[in-house]
Amino acid sequence: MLIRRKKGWEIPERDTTPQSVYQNRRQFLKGIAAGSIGATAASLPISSALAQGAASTADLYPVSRNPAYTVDRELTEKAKALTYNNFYEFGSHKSISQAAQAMNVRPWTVKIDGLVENPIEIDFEDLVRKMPLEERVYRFRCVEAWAMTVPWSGFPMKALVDFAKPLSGAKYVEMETASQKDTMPGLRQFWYPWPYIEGLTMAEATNELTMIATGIYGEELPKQNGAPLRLVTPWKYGFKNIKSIVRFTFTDQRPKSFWEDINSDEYGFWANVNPEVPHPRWSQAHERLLNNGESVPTRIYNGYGDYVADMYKGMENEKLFM
Ligand SMILES: Nc1nc2c(c(=O)[nH]1)N[C@H]1C(S)=C(S)[C@@H](COP(=O)(O)O)O[C@H]1N2
Ligand SMILES: [Mo]
Repeated sequence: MLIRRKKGWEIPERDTTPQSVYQNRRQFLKGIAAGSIGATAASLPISSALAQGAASTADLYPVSRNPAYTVDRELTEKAKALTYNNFYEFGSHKSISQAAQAMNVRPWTVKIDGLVENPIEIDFEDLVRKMPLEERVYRFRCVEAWAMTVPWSGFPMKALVDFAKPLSGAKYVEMETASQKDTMPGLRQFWYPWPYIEGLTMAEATNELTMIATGIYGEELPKQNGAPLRLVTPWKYGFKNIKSIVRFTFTDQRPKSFWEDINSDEYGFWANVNPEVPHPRWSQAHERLLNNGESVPTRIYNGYGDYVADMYKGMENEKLFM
C-alpha cells in the first residue's frame, strides 16, 4: 500500500496558524523596537551596538520550525556542518571555516535589478526583517557525493520574488556572490570565472522548497556557510546553493553558472540530484553522511520529487541531472 506523506500545504490551517501568527507578531514588534532605538535611554545598548556596525540580526533567532519539512534522517552534528565547507572564495578545500571569518558581512547591500518594477538596493537587515522567517530541516547533497541534514532558518525565495515584483518577461533569476578582494584569497586564482554566479528558472525560484537561508542550527548563518544570505535548493546538487549573495537579477537569459563556465561537460544549469546519472568521473548512486561517513543510497531529486518533478515535465531534451 502506498502511504502518501502530507505535503506542507495539506496540513490543516489550525495546525500551523497560531505559531506563525505569534512568530510574525513577535518579529513585527521587534521591528518597531529596532526602528525606535535611540529614542530612550533604555535602548542605548542596542543603539551603540548598531553604531559600531555589529551584526544585529541575532535577535531574530531561533525562529519556529515549520513541521512540514522534516526528514527521516539524523541531523548532522553542528560542528561538522560548520567546519566542513565548500567556499572557493576562501580556498579549494573543505577547511575554510577559519579563513572565512575575514569576510566583511556588515554593512551588506543586496541589489535587486533587471526585469523588475523597481530595481533597488536594500540593506540586508532591512530585507531580512521584512521576510517571513521559519526553520526547515532539509537534506543537502553535494555533487562530490557527501551529504548532510541541517536545520536552515530563512524565508521562502518566493517572498523575495514577490517583494521584487518581476516583470512578465522575467524567466530566470541570476544570483551573484560578493567579491571581496581583500578578504577572499580565492579570488587571486584568476583562472576561475569570478564572481560566483548561479541561476534558477522563475518556477524553481518560486517553488515552495526554495529558501533563502539566513541562519542555521537556530543561529545567524556563520560566514563559512554563506552569511548573511545564501540559496538553499535541496533537490539540486550543492553547488547551486550560492553563498553570500549580493545581487538578484531577473532576466530573460539563462544564467551561466560558475561551475558550468568552468566545465560544462561536468556541471550544468539544472543540477538535479539523480542516483542513476553518474558524474563523468564518479557514481552518484550513494552518498557519504558527514556525521559518521556511512554510505547511503541517493534518491531521485534527493527525496523531494513530490515537490519538484512536475517542473521538469516535457524537458527530456535538457540535461536535467548534471
Ligand atoms: N559563493 C560560493 N557559493 C558556494 C560554493 C562556493 O565555492 N562559492 N560552493 C558550493 C558547493 S559546491 C557546496 S557543496 C555548498 C556547500 O555549503 P556548506 O559549506 O554550507 O555546506 O556551497 C555552495 N555554494
Ligand atoms: Mo559541492
